[in-house]
Amino acid sequence: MIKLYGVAISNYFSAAKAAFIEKQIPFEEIKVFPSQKPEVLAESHMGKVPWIDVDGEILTELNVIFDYLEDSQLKSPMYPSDPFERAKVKELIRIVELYIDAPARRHVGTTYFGAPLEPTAFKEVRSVVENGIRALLKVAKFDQYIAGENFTFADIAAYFHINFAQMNMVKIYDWDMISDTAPLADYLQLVGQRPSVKETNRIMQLEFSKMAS
Ligand SMILES: N[C@@H](CCC(=O)N[C@@H](CS)C(=O)NCC(=O)O)C(=O)O
Repeated sequence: MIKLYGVAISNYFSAAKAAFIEKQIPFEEIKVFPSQKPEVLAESHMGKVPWIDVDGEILTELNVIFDYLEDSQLKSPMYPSDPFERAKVKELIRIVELYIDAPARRHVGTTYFGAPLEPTAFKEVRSVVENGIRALLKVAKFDQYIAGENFTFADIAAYFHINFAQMNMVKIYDWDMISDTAPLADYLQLVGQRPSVKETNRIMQLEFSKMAS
């Protein structure tokens, strides 16, 4: 059985987990924190989570894991079959990863682990995230789901990455970017009802509350 490594408080790990559930691919979850320790680097090339172990072979990077799950299980497709529509789904995933999650992530030391606020990051991050949101709105269809009528991997990535960015924006800038950006609130509410996402998010929130107490 495929082993999925990481921690529930990670939006990347939780997105991978929801993808396994959605594709109905059995997996064993193994709790490990990202780190630069040799034992982690021996498996996860960059020391990040998630990674998967398929019969002793390692795969890292969420979007690579999405592709692997899709190609190894044709049931319950999570990408459109049309090449252009499929590329649009991947474009949306890149936008939420590179231009919303990545800049917001510069504050994670402060928001998750109580590190002092970094003044350069404070000055730079919000406008980069605003630009990412602008790009997302330009590409997204919100025709029920982000890439159209069908639920895709882009919905999973958008749900976990936008909520992660939101948590950072609220804590650092007191900016409720989701409420400020129609139709994000309604869209995320809809995706959050999807059983794979709902269950994964429930565990994630449970882990957050344990961390806070
Ligand atoms: N590009 C990676 C990003 C994964 C990532 O940033 N994971 C975070 C947890 S949400 C992590 O491991 N952070 C620790 C680090 O960056 O060293 C992917 O697509 O899987």
